[in-house]
Amino acid sequence: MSYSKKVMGFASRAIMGGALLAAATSASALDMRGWNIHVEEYPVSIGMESFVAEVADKTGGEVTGKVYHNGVLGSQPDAIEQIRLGVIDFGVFSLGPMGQSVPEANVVSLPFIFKSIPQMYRLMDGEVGDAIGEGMKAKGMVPLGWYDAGARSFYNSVRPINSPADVEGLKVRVMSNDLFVKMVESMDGNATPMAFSEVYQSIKTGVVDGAENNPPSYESTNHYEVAKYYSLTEHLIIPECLCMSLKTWEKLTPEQQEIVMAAGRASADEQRKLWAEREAASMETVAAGGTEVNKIADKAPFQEAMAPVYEAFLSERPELTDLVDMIRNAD
Ligand code: BDP
Repeated sequence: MSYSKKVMGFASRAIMGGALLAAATSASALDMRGWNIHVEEYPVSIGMESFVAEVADKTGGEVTGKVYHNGVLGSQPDAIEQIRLGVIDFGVFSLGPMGQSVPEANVVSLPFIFKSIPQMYRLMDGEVGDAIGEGMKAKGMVPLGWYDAGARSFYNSVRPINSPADVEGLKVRVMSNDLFVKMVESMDGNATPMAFSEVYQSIKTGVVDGAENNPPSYESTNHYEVAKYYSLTEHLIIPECLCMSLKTWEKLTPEQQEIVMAAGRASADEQRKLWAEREAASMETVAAGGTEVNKIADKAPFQEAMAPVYEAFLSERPELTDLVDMIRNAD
């Protein structure tokens, strides 16, 4: 055997040995990176921290993780792509922006589709959540639990909104999803999709007049300081998903997958309780900060005005009619 062959033989054995070692290490120890858009004391953030702690505990330290709060790992649409690629291991995502990659997720971004939060829980923990979860899996994400994000309402710096006509001409920031652009346009408002982190400055400088969100986000981002009219339209009930990259999931043993799944569900139970408390606290904070809150006695005019969003969606995605009807026709 020539000298060079001998050297190559040795080198390839060494590389193979290294690869085996690496494979053995990654099967037994995994350190995950978690994406989170919210501040540390937010219900979503606390839920994610509990999830990571329980997984580390139950796997005896074999699967650990760190949650990166405040969106430091990037904007939500980018993070969804990174989860799919396995660059980020887990995160909590609103099904709003998720709808751009997972068509099934869009059904919960239709205005007024859920009748109440308890109904949303029931349907998400059943067939509707399963159908959306299947859609997510097909796109490389494994749902571990559905978190609560309450109901979203409009706020702005110009005037209270009591009827759809009050939205006319307002520049409203929306999450990145064509459905939300249509939703605002259905009331003759001007919709601007924009990253969550840019909204405060944009309202302050008048780039937009306002946005729409649930009370905890309106409060935790300080948007209430720059947009003091908060009108309780409650037009969108969009749940959120604690989910894991399918690539990361596949690195886990079946026992670890079971632990991760159970920890995800348990964290969702905790998050839902914290959510209700935070919502009440946020409403108090914004009221004390000078927000003018107005309730909408009759939401029917908003529902009627936003009906074209359904028509546009279902004509583009007729195959999702059954899923939409499953929610619309539920008690
Ligand atoms: C919050 C959601 C967050 C979204 C944000 C937004 O929890 O995931 O990024 O709204 O409006 O309620 O962008």
